[in-house]
Amino acid sequence: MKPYKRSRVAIIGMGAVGTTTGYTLLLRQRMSELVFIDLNEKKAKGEMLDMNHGLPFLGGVKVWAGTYEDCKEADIIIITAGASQKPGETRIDLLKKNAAIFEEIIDQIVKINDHGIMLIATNPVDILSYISWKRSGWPHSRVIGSGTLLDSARFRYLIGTYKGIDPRSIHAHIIGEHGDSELPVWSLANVAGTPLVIPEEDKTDIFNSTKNAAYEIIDAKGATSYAIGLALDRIVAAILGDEGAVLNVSALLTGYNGVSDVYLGVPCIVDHSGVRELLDLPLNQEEREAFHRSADKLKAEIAKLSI
Ligand code: 6V0
Repeated sequence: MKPYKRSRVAIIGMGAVGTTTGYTLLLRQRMSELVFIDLNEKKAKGEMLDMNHGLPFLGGVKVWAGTYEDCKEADIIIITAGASQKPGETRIDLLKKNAAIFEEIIDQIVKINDHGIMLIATNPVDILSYISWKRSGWPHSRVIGSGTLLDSARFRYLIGTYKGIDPRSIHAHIIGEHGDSELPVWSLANVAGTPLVIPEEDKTDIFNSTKNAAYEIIDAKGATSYAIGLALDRIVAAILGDEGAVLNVSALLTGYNGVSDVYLGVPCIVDHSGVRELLDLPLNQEEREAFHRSADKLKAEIAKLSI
């Protein structure tokens, strides 16, 4: 039996993403304590009760609906609170509303916790991660956005389906903004070190399907939740398990491919300290230019805010 080690994950925002993430973490028994916090206390309580009634089939985890006070002992605080995209809306359209919500949330967290890791999913996730880092005063290694981990999963799934290969064996990255300016790193995509041979036209289709996946799902069912729940679960596992896993999360760039002072999705080594290191991808000229355009777009949005 594994020796007992107490670990606590708090989720702020128990909507579609927070609830699915909580349920995924519970099924996978990632931590010993799981606490749900939402402005809508009734909703958080309802989700908590529903999951608690499954514990006789699972055991092992204490789940409750709480307040910011419960973040005190949290190892990881996942933030999924705020407005979500409506059909046709971009992630950037959410910025003003969610930046104001985040100011409140971050202030509450730093009042009570000085050691945890913030894991941000609310959109626009890269800019909100940057705001959270600035406002919290925490080391940037402990403020992480979900970045392009989900986009990279979609990309790998689509390439895998196209090639008839398990997506777990596809090494391919989407980097940059989790949003419309993200880019595929085709020059480094491979299977077992062998380059992926795909006609240009099909590459374009695969990337467009990756980039537009959220729009398609939101149009069809109102929200995306399962794959982001699994992506956040993956990051939690890397942190609590001190894995040193390479994940395309959103991190502060300081001279990454010539870009600084912005959060973007890039491959990072994630362990108990949060983001331990960024892996500098050897991008080709075209990819580097697209990466810079993505950074410039987000910097221009940040410049409009008073932070
Ligand atoms: P939702 O279902 O509307 O849930 C949002 C929840 O936040 C609701 O339960 C609200 O009551 C709660 N909330 C709002 N303000 C506060 C506050 N101040 N304090 C506490 N709780 C609050 O949205 P959904 O869960 O679908 O999406 C949440 C966010 O995740 C959105 O910004 C999405 O755009 C974003 N996503 C990010 C993804 C990623 O890859 N990073 C993927 C999917 C969605």
